[in-house]
Amino acid sequence: MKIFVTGGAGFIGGNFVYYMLKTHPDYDIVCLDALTYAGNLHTLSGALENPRFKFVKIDITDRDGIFGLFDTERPDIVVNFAAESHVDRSILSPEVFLKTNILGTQVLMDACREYGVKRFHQVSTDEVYGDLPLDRPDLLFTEATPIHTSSPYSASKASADLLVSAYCRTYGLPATISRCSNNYGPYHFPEKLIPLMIINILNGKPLPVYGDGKNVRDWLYVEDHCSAIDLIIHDGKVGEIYNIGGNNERSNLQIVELLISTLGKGEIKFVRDRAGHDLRYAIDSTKIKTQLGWTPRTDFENGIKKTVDWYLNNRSWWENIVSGEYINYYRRMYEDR
Ligand code: NAD
Ligand code: TDX
Repeated sequence: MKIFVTGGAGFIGGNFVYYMLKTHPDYDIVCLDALTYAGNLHTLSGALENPRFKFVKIDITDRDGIFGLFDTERPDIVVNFAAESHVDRSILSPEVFLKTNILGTQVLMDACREYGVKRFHQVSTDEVYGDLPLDRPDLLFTEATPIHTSSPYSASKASADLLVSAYCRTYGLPATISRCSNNYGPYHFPEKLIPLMIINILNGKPLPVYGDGKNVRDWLYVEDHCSAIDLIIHDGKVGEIYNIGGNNERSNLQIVELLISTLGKGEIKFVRDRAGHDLRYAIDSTKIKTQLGWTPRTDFENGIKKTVDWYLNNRSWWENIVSGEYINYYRRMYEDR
């Protein structure tokens, strides 16, 4: 079995590469990644020596290059993680989100059709459902919740989902979609809430909480997301959408306070809110639990401890990032906030 993992030099894709190499000792994994600002070959250093792993630097919007690679490698399954993934960046510059997240997905699906790939899996997000009110804890997103997006990022992901469903119905593409809540864990790029706060605490910088910090996210340890995708690509039904969530809602303020208490220091600074900021995400994962037998294994306190330890023990991974081009992004995003 040969699996193409696009976006495998990023956070979740990188964790998925390690998960699959460990869980399926007879599979070959080929990672396709353009190495944008978010892609990092250091993330894959533990896989690059493995004879069952291959890395190819390629942009998923490069139609000729992608078709050529499918022609030589002939994958059985394609799992598409490659995306522009940061909401704040999508507010600054939406265009690349539309190009990669929508057109890139289309190129991959066209190649899957041409080369008879047995399964195309689209890694999507709970953000396609928009947000829920803070005062209705009884409401959760199900797979039947209508798409209702807020940011250019979520609009681009929702557009890709619609295109996947259309390819499935019109061309019979054997595709599945998963929509996951917020992940956390090793190799998470420092622009995102949890790693940003850990690194700012370690560097003695203020902790920028948007608005009043009451917005709620549902957090899932990244390895539990990987196990869910592994189940879906093997046992999931073609044409189906599966929600994946941690059942673990926390306000941003609770997250930051937990990190302060875990690391023993840190000073919160309330800053200007994100435009269009979604209030609350909460996922109902009943379908994947009952139909595919998925269960998340890492509880939140343990997951946060493992994550903080990882950032403490892997300083060079994130120091390389925060000392490079990322400095300019950080200044632009936070200096006048
Ligand atoms: P990330 O930003 O850490 O990684 C994205 C990877 O995609 C990077 O390695 C980057 O180089 C690569 N990439 C970007 N554009 C590319 C292109 N045109 N061609 C080839 N490679 C390209 O993102 P992540 O957090 O790991 O998210 C992975 C996927 O999971 C995304 O599709 C995202 O929408 C989805 N998702 C993320 C979360 C989360 O909490 N992070 C939750 C639900 C769903
Ligand atoms: O400095 C910050 N301060 C802050 O208060 C940052 C970076 C974020 N926040 C808030 C905004 C959100 O309410 O924290 C929350 C989480 O923010 P992000 O880490 O940017 O994640 P989010 O916008 O929730 O989106 C994430 O989950 C869904 C991923 O980045 C997406 O790729 C995924 O689809």
